[in-house]
Amino acid sequence: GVNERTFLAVKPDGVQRRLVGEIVRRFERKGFKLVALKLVQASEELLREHYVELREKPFYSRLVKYMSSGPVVAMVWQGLDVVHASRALIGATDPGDAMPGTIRGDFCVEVGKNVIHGSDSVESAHREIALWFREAELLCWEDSAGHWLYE
Ligand code: YYY
Ligand code: MG
Repeated sequence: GVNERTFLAVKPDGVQRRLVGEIVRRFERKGFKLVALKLVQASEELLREHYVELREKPFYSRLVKYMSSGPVVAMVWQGLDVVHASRALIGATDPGDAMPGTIRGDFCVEVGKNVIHGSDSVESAHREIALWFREAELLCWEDSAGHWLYE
């Protein structure tokens, strides 16, 4: 529904490469509503929990190190089917497979430095939002553009 939320994060390489504005811009102009945003130096402990489903993968330790190597921009966005739509805007996990026009297709080349995270399901989004944000950090605000976006 229109109140669906997703968790997105510009990864350390995206912050270092000054891609924060470009990435935020793509979700804004699509019509999604920003509910929370913060610059975070995430701990390895937080990232091990964030990626807990991948703990058996050979790249898990490298992934946790990379994600804690510098600040990330953690965000919550809201809107119609925002989880699915965000994955489409982000593109395939491996930038080599990501279509031009997607964030990963346009801005990166390697799977280990793919500039952005997006939740893969509504359930993952709930879990990740609760992991990265306190309830008070999620703002409810009257979206004056909503009338022009939704029937
Ligand atoms: O959700 P998404 O980020 O597209 O991919 P996941 O399968 O959840 O993997 C999380 C993260 O792990 C991915 O963004 C890059 C990294 N990774 C990797 O370094 N090497 C792989 N072969 C697969 C994933
Ligand atoms: Mg994932």
